[in-house]
Amino acid sequence: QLAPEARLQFHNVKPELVDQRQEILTGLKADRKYISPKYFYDEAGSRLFDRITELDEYYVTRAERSILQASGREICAYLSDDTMLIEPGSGSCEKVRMLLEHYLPASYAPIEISEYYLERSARQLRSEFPALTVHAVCADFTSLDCMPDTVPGGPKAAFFPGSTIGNFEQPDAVKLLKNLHRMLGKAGKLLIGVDLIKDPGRLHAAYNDRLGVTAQFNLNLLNHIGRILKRPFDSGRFRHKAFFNRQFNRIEMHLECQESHAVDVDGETVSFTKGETIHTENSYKYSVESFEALAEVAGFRRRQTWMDADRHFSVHCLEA
Ligand code: AVJ
Repeated sequence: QLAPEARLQFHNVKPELVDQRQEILTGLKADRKYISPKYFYDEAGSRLFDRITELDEYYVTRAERSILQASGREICAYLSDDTMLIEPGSGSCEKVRMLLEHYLPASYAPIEISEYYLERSARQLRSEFPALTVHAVCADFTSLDCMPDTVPGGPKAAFFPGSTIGNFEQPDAVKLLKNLHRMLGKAGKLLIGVDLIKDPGRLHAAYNDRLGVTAQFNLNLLNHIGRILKRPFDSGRFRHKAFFNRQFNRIEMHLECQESHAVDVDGETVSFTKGETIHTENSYKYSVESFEALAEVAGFRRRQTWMDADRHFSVHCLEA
């Protein structure tokens, strides 16, 4: 029997601030400006995202939750209790609770870039599930070596809910899945939530909510990168823009510049022209078949798929 403090361990592989600064600058100096959606999630952004999940228009979280609620037992039958459960981008660790109701993994390893979120939710989870061992990893799960050696080895499964995979361009999505495939090893299971292609009107509304929370979420990215670059950005000079791109089956989010201006970053001038945008997010939507094809490129076989009654969302069990 492990002592309680041994049941919660923190591991830190947080990226260097200089790397982040470099990554952001590269995007801002590009012909078509872009910033990775991972920069949405500072403390304020993580709170705003939690508010998004409760919006009337944002069906994603509710649909996935309804699947996990209705089919949790069946889903967990694919997982075994001698296996570590990894969750890349665990956020508030909200959804894993719905699995933990049905089975107790050997340990749970949330990987989360936001230290604030990770620390808070890991402690909360530990207090709710006293028998659970938690290895909380502060890392960017998109980097290859996000699993530090200090985390014990042994069989692994992964839980990747929320359609986070939709944030990645296909080649990057394949890279990420291949990475997970390698981490899981032969016959390892991946439970993955994927948003489905649907009526464009519904998709549009989900990213253009009436309360403007998604707009705040998008604009908050400027505050976050401003802190990283040590150069405040005036979010008042930008406007939220989100639309469904039918050609690529993706929602695009942008920050549209409202008045031409220039900012100085580390002695370099970044100029913004009126009407120009910073591309902040792609959120790809899949059919069951198109996602299966993607997963197969990464070496996974689809074992089973669950959907909500409205067929808005899918949860797949993939086998490595
Ligand atoms: C967390 C990436 C799944 O794409 O729907 C919500 C993020 N962006 N509203 C999504 C998001 C705008 C979300 N994912």
